[in-house]
Amino acid sequence: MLRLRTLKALALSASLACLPITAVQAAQDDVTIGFIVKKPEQAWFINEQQAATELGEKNGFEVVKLSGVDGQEVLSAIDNLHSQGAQGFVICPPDVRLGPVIKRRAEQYDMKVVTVDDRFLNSDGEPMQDVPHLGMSGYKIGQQVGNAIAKEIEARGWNMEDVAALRITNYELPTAKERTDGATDALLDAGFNKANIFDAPQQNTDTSSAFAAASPVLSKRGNFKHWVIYALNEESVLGGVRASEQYGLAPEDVIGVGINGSGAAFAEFSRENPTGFFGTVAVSSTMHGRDSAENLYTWITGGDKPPANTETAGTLMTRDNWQQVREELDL
Ligand code: FCA
Repeated sequence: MLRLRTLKALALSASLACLPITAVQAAQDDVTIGFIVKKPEQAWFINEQQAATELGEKNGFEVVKLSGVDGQEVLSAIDNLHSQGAQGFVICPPDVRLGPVIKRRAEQYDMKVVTVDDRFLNSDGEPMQDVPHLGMSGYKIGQQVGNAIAKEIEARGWNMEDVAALRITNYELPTAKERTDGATDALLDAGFNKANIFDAPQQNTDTSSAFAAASPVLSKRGNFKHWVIYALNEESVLGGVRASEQYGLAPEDVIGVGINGSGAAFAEFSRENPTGFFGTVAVSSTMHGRDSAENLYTWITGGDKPPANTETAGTLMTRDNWQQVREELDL
Protein backbone atom coordinates (compact mmCIF):
# COMPACT_ATOMS: atom_id res chain seq x y z
CA MET A 1 0.00 0.00 0.00
CA LEU A 2 2.82 2.36 0.83
CA ARG A 3 4.33 1.85 -2.56
CA LEU A 4 1.01 2.52 -4.17
CA ARG A 5 0.71 5.75 -2.20
CA THR A 6 4.18 6.87 -3.21
CA LEU A 7 3.26 6.24 -6.82
CA LYS A 8 0.07 8.17 -6.37
CA ALA A 9 2.00 11.05 -4.83
CA LEU A 10 4.48 11.05 -7.72
CA ALA A 11 1.73 11.01 -10.27
CA LEU A 12 0.06 13.86 -8.44
CA SER A 13 3.19 15.97 -8.17
CA ALA A 14 3.70 15.59 -11.90
CA SER A 15 0.31 17.15 -12.48
CA LEU A 16 0.50 19.79 -9.78
CA ALA A 17 2.37 22.51 -11.59
CA CYS A 18 -0.81 24.38 -12.44
CA LEU A 19 -2.58 24.00 -9.06
CA PRO A 20 -2.63 26.64 -6.29
CA ILE A 21 -0.09 26.32 -3.46
CA THR A 22 -2.55 24.95 -0.87
CA ALA A 23 -3.55 22.05 -3.12
CA VAL A 24 0.10 21.23 -3.74
CA GLN A 25 0.87 21.16 -0.03
CA ALA A 26 -2.15 19.04 0.80
CA ALA A 27 -1.38 16.46 -1.86
CA GLN A 28 2.21 16.18 -0.71
CA ASP A 29 1.17 15.69 2.89
CA ASP A 30 0.12 12.11 2.14
CA VAL A 31 -2.90 12.24 4.41
CA THR A 32 -4.73 9.18 5.73
CA ILE A 33 -7.87 9.45 7.83
CA GLY A 34 -10.12 6.86 9.42
CA PHE A 35 -13.91 6.78 9.24
CA ILE A 36 -15.25 4.72 12.12
CA VAL A 37 -18.98 3.94 12.41
CA LYS A 38 -21.10 2.28 15.07
CA LYS A 39 -23.27 0.29 12.64
CA PRO A 40 -21.26 -0.60 9.53
CA GLU A 41 -24.08 -2.78 8.14
CA GLN A 42 -26.65 0.06 7.99
CA ALA A 43 -27.17 1.85 4.67
CA TRP A 44 -26.84 5.27 6.32
CA PHE A 45 -23.30 4.51 7.50
CA ILE A 46 -22.26 2.64 4.36
CA ASN A 47 -23.17 5.73 2.38
CA GLU A 48 -21.33 8.09 4.72
CA GLN A 49 -18.15 6.05 4.47
CA GLN A 50 -18.53 5.77 0.72
CA ALA A 51 -18.96 9.54 0.30
CA ALA A 52 -15.85 10.18 2.42
CA THR A 53 -13.87 7.67 0.35
CA GLU A 54 -14.94 9.31 -2.89
CA LEU A 55 -13.92 12.72 -1.60
CA GLY A 56 -10.54 11.27 -0.63
CA GLU A 57 -10.08 9.83 -4.11
CA LYS A 58 -10.90 13.18 -5.61
CA ASN A 59 -8.69 15.24 -3.30
CA GLY A 60 -5.79 12.81 -2.98
CA PHE A 61 -6.11 11.49 0.56
CA GLU A 62 -6.82 8.03 1.83
CA VAL A 63 -9.89 7.03 3.86
CA VAL A 64 -9.79 3.84 5.92
CA LYS A 65 -13.32 2.58 6.64
CA LEU A 66 -13.61 0.91 10.02
CA SER A 67 -16.26 -0.62 12.24
CA GLY A 68 -16.66 0.44 15.86
CA VAL A 69 -19.62 -1.43 17.30
CA ASP A 70 -18.39 -1.16 20.88
CA GLY A 71 -15.66 0.56 22.89
CA GLN A 72 -13.14 -2.18 22.44
CA GLU A 73 -13.54 -2.27 18.69
CA VAL A 74 -13.23 1.52 18.52
CA LEU A 75 -9.97 1.49 20.47
CA SER A 76 -8.47 -1.22 18.29
CA ALA A 77 -9.64 0.66 15.19
CA ILE A 78 -7.70 3.71 16.47
CA ASP A 79 -4.60 1.55 17.12
CA ASN A 80 -4.97 0.17 13.62
CA LEU A 81 -5.19 3.67 12.15
CA HIS A 82 -2.08 4.73 14.05
CA SER A 83 -0.15 1.82 12.60
CA GLN A 84 -1.25 2.94 9.13
CA GLY A 85 0.08 6.42 9.78
CA ALA A 86 -3.32 8.12 9.94
CA GLN A 87 -3.42 11.72 11.14
CA GLY A 88 -7.00 11.64 12.38
CA PHE A 89 -10.44 10.12 12.13
CA VAL A 90 -14.15 10.84 11.84
CA ILE A 91 -16.29 8.78 14.18
CA CYS A 92 -19.92 8.01 14.91
CA PRO A 93 -19.37 6.37 18.31
CA PRO A 94 -21.30 3.30 19.52
CA ASP A 95 -21.85 5.04 22.86
CA VAL A 96 -21.53 8.80 23.24
CA ARG A 97 -20.19 8.42 26.79
CA LEU A 98 -17.02 6.91 25.35
CA GLY A 99 -16.07 10.41 24.18
CA PRO A 100 -13.35 11.16 26.76
CA VAL A 101 -11.71 7.74 26.32
CA ILE A 102 -11.70 7.98 22.53
CA LYS A 103 -10.36 11.52 22.62
CA ARG A 104 -7.55 10.52 25.00
CA ARG A 105 -6.51 7.62 22.76
CA ALA A 106 -6.49 9.93 19.74
CA GLU A 107 -4.35 12.46 21.59
CA GLN A 108 -1.85 9.79 22.59
CA TYR A 109 -1.28 9.21 18.90
CA ASP A 110 -1.42 12.89 18.02
CA MET A 111 -4.49 12.29 15.88
CA LYS A 112 -7.28 14.77 15.29
CA VAL A 113 -10.84 13.64 15.87
CA VAL A 114 -14.24 14.91 14.73
CA THR A 115 -17.61 13.30 15.39
CA VAL A 116 -20.45 12.76 12.95
CA ASP A 117 -24.13 12.04 13.82
CA ASP A 118 -23.69 11.16 17.52
CA ARG A 119 -21.86 13.75 19.59
CA PHE A 120 -19.45 12.85 22.41
CA LEU A 121 -20.52 13.58 25.97
CA ASN A 122 -18.09 14.49 28.73
CA SER A 123 -18.16 12.95 32.20
CA ASP A 124 -20.86 15.45 33.26
CA GLY A 125 -23.09 14.28 30.43
CA GLU A 126 -22.58 17.51 28.47
CA PRO A 127 -21.58 17.69 24.77
CA MET A 128 -17.80 17.84 24.34
CA GLN A 129 -17.45 21.29 22.82
CA ASP A 130 -13.77 20.83 21.99
CA VAL A 131 -14.44 17.98 19.55
CA PRO A 132 -15.90 19.34 16.29
CA HIS A 133 -19.23 17.78 15.43
CA LEU A 134 -21.54 17.55 12.43
CA GLY A 135 -25.01 16.10 12.90
CA MET A 136 -28.74 16.49 12.42
CA SER A 137 -30.66 19.29 14.08
CA GLY A 138 -32.50 16.62 16.01
CA TYR A 139 -35.35 18.64 17.47
CA LYS A 140 -36.28 20.38 14.21
CA ILE A 141 -36.15 17.18 12.23
CA GLY A 142 -38.26 15.55 14.91
CA GLN A 143 -40.81 18.34 14.49
CA GLN A 144 -40.91 17.62 10.77
CA VAL A 145 -41.74 14.01 11.62
CA GLY A 146 -44.55 15.08 13.97
CA ASN A 147 -45.96 17.54 11.45
CA ALA A 148 -45.90 14.95 8.66
CA ILE A 149 -47.77 12.49 10.87
CA ALA A 150 -50.37 15.08 11.92
CA LYS A 151 -50.98 16.03 8.30
CA GLU A 152 -51.45 12.43 7.27
CA ILE A 153 -53.83 11.77 10.20
CA GLU A 154 -55.94 14.59 8.82
CA ALA A 155 -55.65 13.35 5.26
CA ARG A 156 -56.94 9.94 6.34
CA GLY A 157 -59.82 11.56 8.19
CA TRP A 158 -59.00 9.94 11.53
CA ASN A 159 -60.27 11.46 14.71
CA MET A 160 -57.08 12.67 16.41
CA GLU A 161 -58.47 11.74 19.85
CA ASP A 162 -58.72 8.06 18.93
CA VAL A 163 -55.24 7.60 17.55
CA ALA A 164 -52.45 5.96 19.56
CA ALA A 165 -48.76 6.76 19.14
CA LEU A 166 -45.99 4.23 19.43
CA ARG A 167 -43.01 6.31 20.47
CA ILE A 168 -39.89 4.18 20.17
CA THR A 169 -37.37 5.91 22.42
CA ASN A 170 -33.65 5.86 23.08
CA TYR A 171 -32.92 8.30 25.86
CA GLU A 172 -29.28 7.21 26.20
CA LEU A 173 -28.53 9.06 22.99
CA PRO A 174 -29.19 12.83 23.15
CA THR A 175 -29.83 13.24 19.41
CA ALA A 176 -32.42 10.45 19.63
CA LYS A 177 -34.21 12.12 22.51
CA GLU A 178 -34.19 15.47 20.70
CA ARG A 179 -35.75 13.85 17.66
CA THR A 180 -38.56 12.05 19.47
CA ASP A 181 -39.16 15.11 21.68
CA GLY A 182 -39.50 17.29 18.57
CA ALA A 183 -41.97 14.85 17.04
CA THR A 184 -43.99 14.63 20.25
CA ASP A 185 -44.21 18.40 20.63
CA ALA A 186 -45.35 18.86 17.04
CA LEU A 187 -48.02 16.19 17.50
CA LEU A 188 -49.26 17.75 20.74
CA ASP A 189 -49.36 21.16 19.04
CA ALA A 190 -51.52 19.63 16.35
CA GLY A 191 -54.00 18.38 18.96
CA PHE A 192 -52.76 14.85 19.60
CA ASN A 193 -53.94 13.35 22.89
CA LYS A 194 -50.96 13.09 25.25
CA ALA A 195 -52.50 10.16 27.09
CA ASN A 196 -52.43 8.15 23.86
CA ILE A 197 -48.65 8.24 23.51
CA PHE A 198 -47.04 4.97 24.58
CA ASP A 199 -43.32 4.48 24.99
CA ALA A 200 -41.33 1.56 23.65
CA PRO A 201 -37.75 2.04 24.90
CA GLN A 202 -35.29 0.34 22.59
CA GLN A 203 -31.87 -0.93 23.63
CA ASN A 204 -30.16 0.05 20.42
CA THR A 205 -30.77 2.09 17.26
CA ASP A 206 -31.73 -0.70 14.87
CA THR A 207 -34.75 -2.55 13.51
CA SER A 208 -34.55 -5.62 15.73
CA SER A 209 -34.31 -3.67 18.98
CA ALA A 210 -37.27 -1.53 17.90
CA PHE A 211 -39.31 -4.59 16.96
CA ALA A 212 -38.61 -6.14 20.35
CA ALA A 213 -39.59 -2.93 22.13
CA ALA A 214 -42.73 -2.31 20.04
CA SER A 215 -44.43 -5.71 20.11
CA PRO A 216 -45.46 -5.80 23.80
CA VAL A 217 -46.72 -2.19 23.66
CA LEU A 218 -49.04 -2.96 20.76
CA SER A 219 -50.43 -6.08 22.43
CA LYS A 220 -51.04 -4.21 25.65
CA ARG A 221 -52.99 -1.41 23.93
CA GLY A 222 -55.13 -3.52 21.66
CA ASN A 223 -58.11 -1.19 21.97
CA PHE A 224 -56.75 1.31 19.44
CA LYS A 225 -57.51 0.91 15.76
CA HIS A 226 -55.21 3.62 14.42
CA TRP A 227 -51.52 3.92 15.22
CA VAL A 228 -48.75 6.32 14.40
CA ILE A 229 -45.13 5.30 14.88
CA TYR A 230 -41.99 7.39 15.29
CA ALA A 231 -38.44 6.94 16.54
CA LEU A 232 -34.93 8.33 16.11
CA ASN A 233 -34.49 6.76 12.69
CA GLU A 234 -36.26 4.85 9.95
CA GLU A 235 -34.62 1.55 10.86
CA SER A 236 -36.39 1.75 14.21
CA VAL A 237 -39.71 2.89 12.72
CA LEU A 238 -39.47 -0.09 10.37
CA GLY A 239 -39.11 -2.32 13.45
CA GLY A 240 -42.32 -0.77 14.78
CA VAL A 241 -44.10 -1.20 11.46
CA ARG A 242 -43.04 -4.88 11.25
CA ALA A 243 -44.38 -5.35 14.79
CA SER A 244 -47.69 -3.73 13.79
CA GLU A 245 -47.99 -6.14 10.87
CA GLN A 246 -47.25 -9.09 13.08
CA TYR A 247 -49.83 -7.85 15.53
CA GLY A 248 -52.37 -7.78 12.68
CA LEU A 249 -52.82 -4.07 11.95
CA ALA A 250 -53.56 -3.18 8.32
CA PRO A 251 -51.17 -0.76 6.53
CA GLU A 252 -53.97 1.80 6.16
CA ASP A 253 -54.32 1.94 9.96
CA VAL A 254 -50.66 2.75 10.54
CA ILE A 255 -48.62 5.90 9.83
CA GLY A 256 -44.92 5.39 10.48
CA VAL A 257 -42.54 8.26 9.77
CA GLY A 258 -38.80 7.77 10.11
CA ILE A 259 -35.64 9.82 9.77
CA ASN A 260 -32.56 9.26 7.52
CA GLY A 261 -33.64 8.55 3.93
CA SER A 262 -31.26 5.69 3.36
CA GLY A 263 -31.42 2.38 1.52
CA ALA A 264 -33.72 0.98 4.23
CA ALA A 265 -36.41 3.50 3.23
CA PHE A 266 -35.82 3.07 -0.52
CA ALA A 267 -36.38 -0.67 -0.20
CA GLU A 268 -39.62 -0.07 1.67
CA PHE A 269 -40.92 2.49 -0.85
CA SER A 270 -40.04 0.11 -3.70
CA ARG A 271 -42.38 -2.60 -2.44
CA GLU A 272 -45.32 -3.24 -4.68
CA ASN A 273 -47.89 -2.42 -2.00
CA PRO A 274 -47.67 0.43 0.50
CA THR A 275 -46.94 -0.53 4.09
CA GLY A 276 -47.47 1.35 7.35
CA PHE A 277 -44.16 3.10 6.65
CA PHE A 278 -45.60 6.33 5.29
CA GLY A 279 -42.46 8.42 5.00
CA THR A 280 -39.13 9.49 6.36
CA VAL A 281 -37.38 12.81 6.86
CA ALA A 282 -34.36 12.43 4.63
CA VAL A 283 -31.04 14.00 5.43
CA SER A 284 -28.08 13.67 3.13
CA SER A 285 -25.79 10.96 4.47
CA THR A 286 -23.62 11.75 1.44
CA MET A 287 -23.18 15.28 2.73
CA HIS A 288 -22.59 14.10 6.32
CA GLY A 289 -19.84 11.73 5.18
CA ARG A 290 -18.28 14.13 2.73
CA ASP A 291 -18.37 17.28 4.85
CA SER A 292 -17.13 15.66 8.05
CA ALA A 293 -14.21 14.10 6.16
CA GLU A 294 -13.49 17.36 4.40
CA ASN A 295 -13.52 19.32 7.66
CA LEU A 296 -11.05 16.91 9.18
CA TYR A 297 -8.81 16.90 6.11
CA THR A 298 -8.72 20.71 6.06
CA TRP A 299 -7.82 20.77 9.74
CA ILE A 300 -5.07 18.17 9.32
CA THR A 301 -3.54 20.02 6.39
CA GLY A 302 -3.19 23.26 8.32
CA GLY A 303 -6.62 24.81 7.87
CA ASP A 304 -8.96 25.95 10.61
CA LYS A 305 -10.35 23.65 13.25
CA PRO A 306 -13.95 22.84 12.17
CA PRO A 307 -16.84 24.54 14.01
CA ALA A 308 -17.87 23.03 17.36
CA ASN A 309 -21.29 22.04 16.02
CA THR A 310 -22.78 21.99 12.54
CA GLU A 311 -26.49 21.15 12.30
CA THR A 312 -28.06 19.74 9.15
CA ALA A 313 -31.67 19.83 7.92
CA GLY A 314 -34.08 17.35 6.35
CA THR A 315 -36.76 16.91 3.67
CA LEU A 316 -39.86 14.72 3.92
CA MET A 317 -39.65 11.73 1.61
CA THR A 318 -42.68 9.56 0.87
CA ARG A 319 -43.60 6.83 -1.57
CA ASP A 320 -44.62 9.58 -4.01
CA ASN A 321 -41.46 11.67 -4.13
CA TRP A 322 -38.65 9.47 -2.82
CA GLN A 323 -36.76 9.14 -6.08
CA GLN A 324 -36.77 12.87 -6.64
CA VAL A 325 -35.65 13.69 -3.08
CA ARG A 326 -33.01 11.00 -3.35
CA GLU A 327 -31.57 12.73 -6.35
CA GLU A 328 -31.78 16.19 -4.78
CA LEU A 329 -29.87 15.01 -1.73
CA ASP A 330 -27.28 13.20 -3.84
CA LEU A 331 -28.08 9.84 -2.25
C1 FCA B 1 -27.81 8.27 14.66
C2 FCA B 1 -28.74 7.19 14.16
C3 FCA B 1 -28.55 6.98 12.67
C4 FCA B 1 -28.62 8.29 11.93
C5 FCA B 1 -27.62 9.24 12.48
C6 FCA B 1 -27.66 10.57 11.82
O1 FCA B 1 -26.49 7.78 14.65
O2 FCA B 1 -28.50 5.98 14.84
O3 FCA B 1 -29.53 6.10 12.18
O4 FCA B 1 -29.92 8.84 12.10
O5 FCA B 1 -27.86 9.43 13.88
